[in-house]
Amino acid sequence: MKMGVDLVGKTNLIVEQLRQIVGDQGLVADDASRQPYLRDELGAFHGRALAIVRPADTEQVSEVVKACAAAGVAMVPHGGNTGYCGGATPDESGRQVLISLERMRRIHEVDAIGYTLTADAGCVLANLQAAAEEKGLLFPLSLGSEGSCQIGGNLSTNAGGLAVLHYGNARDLVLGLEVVLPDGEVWDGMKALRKDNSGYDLKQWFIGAEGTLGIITRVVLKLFPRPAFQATALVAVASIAAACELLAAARKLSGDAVTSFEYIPGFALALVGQNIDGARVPFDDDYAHHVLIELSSHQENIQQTLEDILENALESGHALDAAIAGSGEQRDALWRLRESVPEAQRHAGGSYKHDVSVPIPRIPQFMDEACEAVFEVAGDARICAYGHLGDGNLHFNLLPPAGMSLEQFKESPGPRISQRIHTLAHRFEGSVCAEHGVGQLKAGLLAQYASPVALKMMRDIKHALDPAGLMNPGKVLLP
Ligand code: FAD
Ligand code: 2HG
Ligand code: ZN
Repeated sequence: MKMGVDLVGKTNLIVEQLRQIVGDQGLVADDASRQPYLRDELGAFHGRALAIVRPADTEQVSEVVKACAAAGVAMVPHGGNTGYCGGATPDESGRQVLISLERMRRIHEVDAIGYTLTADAGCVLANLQAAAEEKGLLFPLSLGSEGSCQIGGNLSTNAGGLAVLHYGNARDLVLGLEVVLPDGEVWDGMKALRKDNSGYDLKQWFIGAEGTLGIITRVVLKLFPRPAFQATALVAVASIAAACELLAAARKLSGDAVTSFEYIPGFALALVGQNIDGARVPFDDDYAHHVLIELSSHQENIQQTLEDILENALESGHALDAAIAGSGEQRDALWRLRESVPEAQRHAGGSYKHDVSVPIPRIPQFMDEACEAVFEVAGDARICAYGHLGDGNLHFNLLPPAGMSLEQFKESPGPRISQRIHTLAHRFEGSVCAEHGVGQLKAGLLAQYASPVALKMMRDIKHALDPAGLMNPGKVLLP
């Protein structure tokens, strides 16, 4: 009984301390407002929290972290909550403090001479893209969730998305970071340098760490000249192997101007056609395989380059049909087909996901064997394998057989199929965590597939920065 009273007393004390730091405005107190923070985007993870705080600046984040560290309370950094691996959801204990960055959304500077953008980590990605565009520049990170994900979340998951082929992952777009470490100390790494070999590249430790090593509070990002012209087409291709051939040829013939190369199977296009208002597939015939290809350039003749590439592909038989966008609206309509695939899957009852990557030349065989594995384990599951073919990243998703719910499928046969798909990706020298990260969903998988040496180095880094294990425990590395 006395223990219980002590615990309640301590809980009240830390919540009151946090209120003092962030003020009433910074504490999410009523039950209804707390709920969206306590479940993930897909509704797959639910948790409870001792407190949900929304600090207004780095100093408040630092004070919050110091208070939690002193009380031995675990913390969960929380961005736009669009992650797919449960990384931003607290556990069920109700003893973790959730720290949302949503009030930290100031864009400090867009530097058109140095090609950099400096912002708070809580800025929504689309707002950063717009700020760069206002100055005629480009911040090229682009994902379907860009209207709500935050740059801090993007860096913490090392997000990929639709233009990695040309501009790289989130990791490649960062020059500097500010991070609140697990003891509350602030590391100021806000350099805007293109060259800086002063010892270890510390910022890279926090990128892709999913909030397990500290809380990113500010960022300096790389900007690029905004290409004046884009040429975009949806191309029906003969096979996935033909798509890979087209990718290689397009890179060569365009002088590496391919900025996106997305694979969309006929099944996914049909799903979009059935579930998304206004979506229209621009072909009269049904095809099994498509790619959305986009070239970007400062030369107007990039459209002609794309036409030449596609003409060659039609002649060689790699392409079967092509719809080239002739206007901005047509381009948007083609992109909408691709970007609506996640939503279309949701309308269809949700998908059972595998976010894998393999070296590009091995994709055709990987797909063959993965489809064969699904057929063997659950012949009537519907395969919706699509994604960033230009980076070798496939979302090898499955829709349950008609009449079976996703929840049932997750129980069985889902795990048996996942085991086959992940083993296969590993055998093809690929990754079982390509762009969505590890979170709580895949911590077991990482433990299974990462080498013992890699796991030991990761644990050593974690221990060095967070010896008490209070920063997002249970995510990425198993306890
Ligand atoms: P959250 O979900 O809030 O958090 C993700 C992880 O980062 C958690 O572990 C959290 O603790 C940590 N974190 C958040 N903010 C911070 C911070 N400031 N400091 C330290 N840790 C922090 N992902 C892709 O890579 N490519 C895609 O193409 C893509 N498309 C998507 C499309 C849709 C429709 C949706 C819903 C999601 C998509 N995603 C994609 C997944 C998701 O949007 C990304 O993982 C995104 O980067 C997560 O950002 P967030 O701000 O929502 O982070
Ligand atoms: C995309 O590329 C996202 O559209 C979502 O990463 C992937 O639906 C998915 O599994
Ligand atoms: Zn993706």
